[in-house]
Amino acid sequence: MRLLPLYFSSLLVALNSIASPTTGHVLHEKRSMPPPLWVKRSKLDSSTVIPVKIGLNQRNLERAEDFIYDVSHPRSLSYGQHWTAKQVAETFAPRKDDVDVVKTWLREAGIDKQRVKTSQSMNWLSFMATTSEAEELFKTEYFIFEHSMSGQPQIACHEYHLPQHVANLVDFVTPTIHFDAKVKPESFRRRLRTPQPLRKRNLDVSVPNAMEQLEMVRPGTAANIGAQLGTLPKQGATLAQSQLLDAEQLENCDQQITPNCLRALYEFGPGKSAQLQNTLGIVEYAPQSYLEEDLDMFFANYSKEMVGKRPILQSIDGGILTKVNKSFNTNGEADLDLQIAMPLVYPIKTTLYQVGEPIQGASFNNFLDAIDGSYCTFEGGDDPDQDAKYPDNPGGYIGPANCGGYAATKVIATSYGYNEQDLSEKYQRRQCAEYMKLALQGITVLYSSGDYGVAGNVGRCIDPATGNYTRTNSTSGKFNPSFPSSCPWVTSVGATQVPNNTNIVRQLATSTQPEVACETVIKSGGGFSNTFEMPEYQKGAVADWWQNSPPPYKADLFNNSQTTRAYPDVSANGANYVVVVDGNFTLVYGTSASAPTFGAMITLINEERIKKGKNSVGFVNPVLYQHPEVMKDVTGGSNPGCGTKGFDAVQGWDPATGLGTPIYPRMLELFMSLP
Ligand SMILES: *[C@@H]1O[C@H](CO)[C@@H](O)[C@H](O)[C@H]1NC(C)=O
Ligand SMILES: *[C@@H]1O[C@H](CO)[C@@H](O)[C@H](O)[C@H]1NC(C)=O
Ligand SMILES: *[C@@H]1O[C@H](CO)[C@@H](O)[C@H](O)[C@H]1NC(C)=O
Ligand SMILES: *[C@@H]1O[C@H](CO)[C@@H](O)[C@H](O)[C@H]1NC(C)=O
Ligand SMILES: *[C@@H]1O[C@H](CO)[C@@H](O)[C@H](O)[C@H]1NC(C)=O
Ligand SMILES: *[C@@H]1O[C@H](CO)[C@@H](O)[C@H](O)[C@H]1NC(C)=O
Ligand SMILES: CC(=O)N[C@H]1CO[C@H](CO)[C@@H](O)[C@@H]1O
Repeated sequence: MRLLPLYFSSLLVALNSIASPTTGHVLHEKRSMPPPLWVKRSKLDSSTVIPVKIGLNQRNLERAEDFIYDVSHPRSLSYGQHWTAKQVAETFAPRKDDVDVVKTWLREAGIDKQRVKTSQSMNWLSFMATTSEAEELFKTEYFIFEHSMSGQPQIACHEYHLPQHVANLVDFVTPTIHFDAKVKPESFRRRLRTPQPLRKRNLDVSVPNAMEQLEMVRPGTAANIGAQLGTLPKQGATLAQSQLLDAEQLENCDQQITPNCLRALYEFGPGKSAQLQNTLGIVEYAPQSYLEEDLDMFFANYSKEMVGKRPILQSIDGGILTKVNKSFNTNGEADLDLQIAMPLVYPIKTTLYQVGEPIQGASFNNFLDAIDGSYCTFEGGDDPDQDAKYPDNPGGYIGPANCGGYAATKVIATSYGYNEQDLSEKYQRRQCAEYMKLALQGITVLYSSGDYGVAGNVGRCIDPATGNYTRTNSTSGKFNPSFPSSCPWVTSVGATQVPNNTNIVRQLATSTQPEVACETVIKSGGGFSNTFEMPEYQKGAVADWWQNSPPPYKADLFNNSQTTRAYPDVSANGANYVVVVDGNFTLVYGTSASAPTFGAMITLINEERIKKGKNSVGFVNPVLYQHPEVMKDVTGGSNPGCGTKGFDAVQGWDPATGLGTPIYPRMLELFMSLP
């Protein structure tokens, strides 16, 4: 395309809007239908202003696995020599010349230079554009889609195009075919049902202040990924004070799981020291919020010295603690995660990343923007006043606030997840690459593996004919793998349980595994990715499983090519946790509990390493798969779903419980023996 002088650019817009130039655009991405549960509503008004983000192709991603092993493989001479954020940014940033080519195209197409912001890592270009401008740029048509459960609106198109000379420099563009399942509350549904197109004010940053927004949230309304997509823990019986069993009696651990039970099961003691900089990171998404009185009531009964203790709050993109409209759906997850994590690592502190405000909700991108210095800016943004600013532009993060503003804790446990099928492949790969970058920086990222066995959130499977989801608690359909658990650069944690009438004291005395795959209330998530290749570190373990315990299912139910990422990696207890939620003791179930439990042990190990002048353990999978002897194999139970029994927990690694549950003293010894 010929380069036009700048002063012609406004004319070009006008010209473009009449006659579509034949600039040799090529198809960049296409969806034959919206992701499951999304329904097309109306054409987007051409004057609506939308935030456009262009994700540029990063360099060196093909070398990721080598980079990872260099710092995380137990036999690597560079084990533990993690990268700085700056190194990460420089290694993966697109070439400057390539960025310029894309910018030049935008300028020629009428998007003034001043309008286009470049992230410091050079990974993203962003600008506001009218829908008609964007439709012209990408040779597409925008529509409003609506989530059939939550009513969340989403601007999207079926396919889009880029000029040939730009296409190979661009990873993807948003908004286009990517549905960022950031779930909105009820109030948005009503607004959208009116025939009016989505107005600019919904996309503007000038939205009401926090308290006004809070007033708009209805009680129990699912405004976050967890609540909406069914990844919240499940509530069991409420317990009166008189029903609480003696927490000193480990014989009771088959009925009620307390911090003492976890310490007994995995053979670790209370924390003894707290090195500066060592904290356990827990992530919560709006509207989840812990209640101070719940923490104190729990501590008073199970961890007395902690009454009055609170997590360090890091508010991301408007994240706030709220006491309004208490319910299990707004307090259950946060109360559970903190009541597990805090006592297990104390006196080490727990850092709470509270993400998003209740109106807009938030997605994993908001979190990654805030903690991953290399995602948006590797220097700067560390101004706590700025970081408190919100809300961000709903279509994607474009402002300076919360951009690389927080140092990531060395361990981050998250109990929320999507189904892979909710997200496009490029979108998953981009986020997964960010977890890889965190791994290079020595951060252990743990995700719960899901609570529905081989099925997806709320028990949905994939209809093989349409690719749509089946009904909740489906008895048919294809297995529905979980993301980010399926990303090879996170550690996926499944759930186990202590069966009724199991005396763990007696079992542990004979080194017997007292636990089986969790099938009470929830089923440990597990299976095989439809997106990601199998990483080298798990090839041996998974091949053994295939050889020794070939599954009875075929390609019509799951990807049985033996070439895709298998999960979970490990597991920990996920049933019968005694938790205080909204002033009542209640039993709680979920891999939601397993992830912070495992994270607590990694944090204790980091503590010992830091004391010896060593670095954090970072990405643990390559070490654990090389040394399965530090885990206690789980060989009972399975993870049913989609009308099948799921996968059995068997000897060795399996897609229900991974390598098994921790044997803390052995894990500690192993990690201490590494440089
Ligand atoms: C998928 O399922 C949802 C909910 O059952 C339904 O509303 C939607 O129309 C379906 N989409 C397709 C393409 O069948
Ligand atoms: C445990 O919590 C209850 C609230 O249900 C409280 O009344 C009681 O005093 C607590 N127990 C201890 C030992 O603090
Ligand atoms: C799915 O099953 C769970 C228990 O297994 C139950 O609590 C839930 O209500 C069921 N959901 C539907 C929609 O049937
Ligand atoms: C285990 O024990 C609890 C409490 O006694 C009971 O509610 C539950 O049904 C039992 N589960 C099984 C599988 O027997
Ligand atoms: C499984 O994944 C591989 C690798 O991504 C792919 O080539 C293959 O088509 C998939 N097979 C099935 C049955 O989905
Ligand atoms: C929950 O606790 C409140 C007091 O905080 C009490 O009134 C209520 O009965 C309890 N609910 C259950 C189900 O025990
Ligand atoms: C902040 C918030 O969600 N407030 C709501 C709590 O529930 C009441 C009763 O339904 C609503 O009126 C509030 O708006």
